[in-house]
Amino acid sequence: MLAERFIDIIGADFFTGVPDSALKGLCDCLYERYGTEGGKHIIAANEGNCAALSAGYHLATGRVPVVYMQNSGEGNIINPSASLLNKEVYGIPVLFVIGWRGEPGVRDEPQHIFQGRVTLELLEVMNIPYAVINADTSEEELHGIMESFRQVFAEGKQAALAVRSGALEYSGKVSYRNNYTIRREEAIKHITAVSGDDPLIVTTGKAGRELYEIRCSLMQDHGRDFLTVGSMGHCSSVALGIAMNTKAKVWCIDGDGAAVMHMGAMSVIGAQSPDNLVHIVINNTAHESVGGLPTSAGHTDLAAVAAACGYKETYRVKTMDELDNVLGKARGGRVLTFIEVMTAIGARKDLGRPVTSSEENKLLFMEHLKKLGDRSLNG
Ligand SMILES: Cc1ncc(C[n+]2csc(CCOP(=O)(O)OP(=O)(O)O)c2C)c(N)n1
Repeated sequence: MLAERFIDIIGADFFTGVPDSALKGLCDCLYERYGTEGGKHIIAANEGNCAALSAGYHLATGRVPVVYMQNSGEGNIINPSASLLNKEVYGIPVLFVIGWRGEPGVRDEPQHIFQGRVTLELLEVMNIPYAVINADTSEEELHGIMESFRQVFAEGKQAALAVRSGALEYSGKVSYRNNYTIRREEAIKHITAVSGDDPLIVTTGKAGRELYEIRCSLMQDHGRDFLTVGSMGHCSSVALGIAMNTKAKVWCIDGDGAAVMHMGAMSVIGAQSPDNLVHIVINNTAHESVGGLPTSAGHTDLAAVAAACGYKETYRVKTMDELDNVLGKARGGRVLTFIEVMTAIGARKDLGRPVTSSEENKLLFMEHLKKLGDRSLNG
């Protein structure tokens, strides 16, 4: 179905969400129609944030808002659904549009498999009626589904549409860009060169895929890196947990979408202030891996946030020379450091995906950390 028709039939006038590649057609169409300013469409920090925003919209208008998300966002939205939207609390009607990654029987990345299997079950446990949207769901069928949800919304409850990958297409073409010039892959090459044998923790998104390929091209083993393939927004906390338990310097490569999703982690890192952690955010101002819609980080000085959270050294760089300079300082120093790297949007067309399983990655990484520990004990 065309995303344009999907939006028309749903008939809402407020949309908030976190982008998803399975919903790319819908995301592109909303972006073209409403942009991200003006109050009709808001790309939020995380899916719980969307639930709260939509509650505010309903309180102010009495109308039914739409929250769109990848199914990995179900976890983030469960608390505000159970304790804010739910009929037994405030009874706020919301339509959830959920991109169904990892659907049983459809090949997908490891982080999507379990989530894909429990996507509908979670809705059932939450008492949220749903319908599945396929590529061949007709407009009449969608009208019928929305008609059946009318009563659900009237009772102050939520309903959901689980959208199969590729079910919604957009006939327009959207291109995303910013004015920064640093290429992310180039920045990651320089970070790997400077970090040497130190453990490197990477976020979900394209950075991990690029790092994996850089290690292959340098014929280096993958044990140095922990590729946090799922749990968007949490890699800096994984890095903190490691840094507090090793003498080695720990380098974390985060994304702007991920950093914004759980920005509270920066306050916790600042409060702990481990002197062996370097937190780098690759800020391309976009959710690039899932289509390229903007994040709010294009309007936020993340280095200033880090300074306010208690990071001791903070930098914001826009050129490779500036990056090399601060990487050198971070290498030589022994102090909690934050580096925001303003980068262009875009990656190589032939960028692959890691072939090491997540379990293998964990074991190799733990072995590597142990070796570093033994070395520092011996040395
Ligand atoms: C909780 C959750 N919501 C949504 C997603 C879908 N998702 C995967 S990557 C991504 C964008 C990440 O953006 P950023 O951290 O800036 O990295 P980039 O994609 O630009 O490399 C999103 C939204 C997810 N994985 N988890």
